[in-house]
Amino acid sequence: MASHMTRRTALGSAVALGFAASSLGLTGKADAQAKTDMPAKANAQPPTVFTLPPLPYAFDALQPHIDAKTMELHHGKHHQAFINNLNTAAAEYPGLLNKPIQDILKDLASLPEAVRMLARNNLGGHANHSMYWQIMGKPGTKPDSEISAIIERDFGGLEKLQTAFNTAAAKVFGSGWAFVTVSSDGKLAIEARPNQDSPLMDGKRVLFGNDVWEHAYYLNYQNRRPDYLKSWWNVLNWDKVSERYKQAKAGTLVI
Ligand code: MN3
Repeated sequence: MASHMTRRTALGSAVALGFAASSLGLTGKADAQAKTDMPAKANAQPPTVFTLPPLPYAFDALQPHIDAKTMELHHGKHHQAFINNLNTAAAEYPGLLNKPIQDILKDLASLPEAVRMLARNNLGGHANHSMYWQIMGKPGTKPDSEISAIIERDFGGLEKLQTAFNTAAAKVFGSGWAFVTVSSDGKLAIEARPNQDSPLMDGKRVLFGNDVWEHAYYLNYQNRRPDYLKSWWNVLNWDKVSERYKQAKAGTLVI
C-alpha cells in the first residue's frame, strides 16, 4: 500500500514536468511544486505527454564542427521519433511511463516485457539527446578552474580525458554513446554504451556525452568517426558542464 502511494505521488510530478526542456536541470524545483499542487487522486491520471525540448541554439550554431543539416535532422527527425514513440506507448500503456524519466530508466526491469525494450530505446534516446543538445553550444568556452582541477585529478588533464574519451567512443561497435559520468561525490569516469543505453540505467548521472550513431556525423564526416570525435570537443559547452557538475554534487542533476 505504501509503495502504491509513492507511485501515485510520483505520477503527478512526471505529468507536470512533461519532460519539457524547461525541466532540464530544474526538476528538483518543479518536482516540489508539482507535489504540492497536485493531490494524488486515484482516478485522475492525465496521459503522459512527451515533448521535444527545443534546441537551445540555431541549427548552424555548431558549424563547422557539426553542420546545420545534421543538426536539423538529428533534432527534428531522430529525437522527434523517440518522442512520437513514447507518446504512442504512453497512450497504449496508461500509467507505465508516468514517472520521472530517471526513475523509469534505473528500474527498467520492473516494466512489463512488452514495454521494456520500447522504454529502453526511446526513453533512453530521449534522455541521451536532451542531454546532448544541452551540453553543446557556440564554440569557445573553456573548462573553469573547478572542472579543470577535477579533470586533472581524475584523468591527469584535459588532453588525457579527450584521448581516453575519444578512444572509448571510437571503439563503440555500430551505434552508441560515450559518456563522462559523475558520482554524487564528484568523481568522473568514462563509459561507452551501445544503442540508446545510458548510465542512468544503472542509477548513475551523466556529466556529458557524445552521440556516435552515424546520423550524428555522417553527412559531414562519412566514415571518419575519429575526425568527428576530435572536432566535437570544440562545441562542448564547458559552462553547461560546470553547471551540471554542481548539480550532480548537489543531487539535483536529473538526466
Ligand atoms: Mn542521435
